[in-house]
Amino acid sequence: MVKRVAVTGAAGQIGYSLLPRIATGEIFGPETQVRLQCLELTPALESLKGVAMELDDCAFPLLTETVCTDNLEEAFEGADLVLLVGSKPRSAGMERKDLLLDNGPIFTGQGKAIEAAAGPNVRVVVVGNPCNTNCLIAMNNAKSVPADRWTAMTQLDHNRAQAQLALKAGVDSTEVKNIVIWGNHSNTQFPDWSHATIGGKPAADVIGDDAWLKNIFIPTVQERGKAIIEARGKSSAMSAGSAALDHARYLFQGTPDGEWTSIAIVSDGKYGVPEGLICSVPVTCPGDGTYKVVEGLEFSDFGQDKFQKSIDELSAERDTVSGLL
Ligand code: NAX
Repeated sequence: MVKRVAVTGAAGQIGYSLLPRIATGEIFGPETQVRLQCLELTPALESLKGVAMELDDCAFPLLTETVCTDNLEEAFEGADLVLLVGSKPRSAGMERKDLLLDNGPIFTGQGKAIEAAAGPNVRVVVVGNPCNTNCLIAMNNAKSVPADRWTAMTQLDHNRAQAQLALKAGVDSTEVKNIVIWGNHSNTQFPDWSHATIGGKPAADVIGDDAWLKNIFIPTVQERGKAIIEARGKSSAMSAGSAALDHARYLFQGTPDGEWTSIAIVSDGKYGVPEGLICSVPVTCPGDGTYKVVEGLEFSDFGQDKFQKSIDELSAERDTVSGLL
């Protein structure tokens, strides 16, 4: 069976790093053919055509077809997976609140079109920022699509946290397991090391430097996107595309035994997150498109306070966009 993957903002920089990796089977495995359904704004269609030509030139064995369109329903038609990447970037001096209101209408329209056109088992991953609240908007504009189909990406933050601990401990990143990103994909997120292990031992014991964890590790992960922009002159794209693949691969191929990842999902009230918010929590994925929240993790007072700040931000964002829900 051919899996249909819709990607919005496909001519952008994340799209450019994401599309070839979808086409090589990284999400659905090396046996499954894929059809790419790329959505762009009309002025970017010519550039998208160039990307599609390059995809042709790669002669990927699993890629059956690349659709390029500015029509929402054509892009989402029968989709098994929708990656909502495209959105307006934040311009200099723009407040987060203005960005939310600017991008909101994109996600009302995309939510409605997903409801109208996507496949019956569609999974949605929102990458375009502010991704938690954009996901909230799309989900609320597609009420017949079950709420557990909608996710937003904090996998990049998860991967960044894993890498920072590995660098500090001087080990391979695969030695670091079970970080949690709690909250919003913003600089209020709480990258939590307290349940993580490094080489099978508690991460806090291996690092042995509480001040570093609290005062260096947390802001480094929170502000990593800004640091990349300062160094590269452009926002993260390779790492963001890679994280989107990880996120989708975990959904469709599962998380490794004994490990979890972080995904922003709709809250049912667990961990004190108000119902209906799209909040990042630890989840395990069996590999059939579903996920299960890891329950029973405890917080220190320090951690609880950090998480609450991010929950409060998500609640305020929901208030800001209430007219779009
Ligand atoms: P680019 O500006 O390179 O590409 C965005 C593309 O989206 C453009 O080609 C544009 O024409 C298209 N687009 C805009 N509005 C659209 C619409 N309504 N329908 C279809 N296409 C539309 O940005 P890029 O670097 O690819 O980043 C894309 C989004 O990812 C941004 O919102 C960015 O903030 C967000 N990010 C999210 C991350 C996360 O961890 N969740 C990390 C990376 C990234 O910052």
